[in-house]
Amino acid sequence: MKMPFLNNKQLEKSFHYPEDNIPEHIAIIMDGNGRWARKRGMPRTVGHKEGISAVAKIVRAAVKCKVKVLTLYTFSTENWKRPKPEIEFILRLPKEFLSIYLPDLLSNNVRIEAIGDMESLPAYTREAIQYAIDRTRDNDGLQLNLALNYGSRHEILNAMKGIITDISNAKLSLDELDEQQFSGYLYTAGIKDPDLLIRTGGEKRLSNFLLWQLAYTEFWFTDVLWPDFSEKEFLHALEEYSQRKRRYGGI
Ligand code: V0D
Repeated sequence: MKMPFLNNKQLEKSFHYPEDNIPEHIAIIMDGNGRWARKRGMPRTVGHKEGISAVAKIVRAAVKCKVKVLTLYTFSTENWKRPKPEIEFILRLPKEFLSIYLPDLLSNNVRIEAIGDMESLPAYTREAIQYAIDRTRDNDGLQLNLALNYGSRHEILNAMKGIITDISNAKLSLDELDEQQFSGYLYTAGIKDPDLLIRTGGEKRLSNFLLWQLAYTEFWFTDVLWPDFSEKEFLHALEEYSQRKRRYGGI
């Protein structure tokens, strides 16, 4: 039988869960899966598969720390440039992940949401995600946002088009358009901007992720490859975040 992933008493005892200054919204770029596998002489897909256990661990840790929103960059619009078999493997992971972990997500009151262009994904990916969204709709614990086929410039352009359409239909006034209204046209409408961005795998760039939303976000980078990212590193990031003074451009 599978270990229910949130009831591991051993883990609960061995970690100190911070209670003050918890970021309400954490966004994560889960990089380094391919390199993790290559280092072991294995195909990149093995790294992606290993990556789903790290996702489960971090979701569990976020639930325990009472984080409100966790946004994971699972598949970018740029990922279509990869070899076809790798793309197909990745796009089958939602079904694989959910077949193992959906019961645990449900019992932990997690609500699943997706941001990105879902329409151009294969039916097997879309249906798996939609099923999870529907099943978790009434949960009011952690909101788990999956950025899937997501690209931030595309998102901003898409928002622009929506705004222009609404202005031409007189549903919106150009004079009154402000940052808050603009945000309402993004995929992340209604979700507070991330407080903390974590990127694993050593690179220090945004890779077209949440460009508008990360304007005042604190960044935390680690060389640890995503499959090796654990609750320990996650709590380290939270600890460091809690020491930072945020100014939002002020003094
Ligand atoms: C691949 C490492 C979990 C990064 C993690 C196609 C890239 C493993 C999900 C997932 C992916 C979780 C819940 C859910 C749907 C999907 C996932 C993708 C890739 C996108 F409701 N891991 N994971 N989805 N990878």
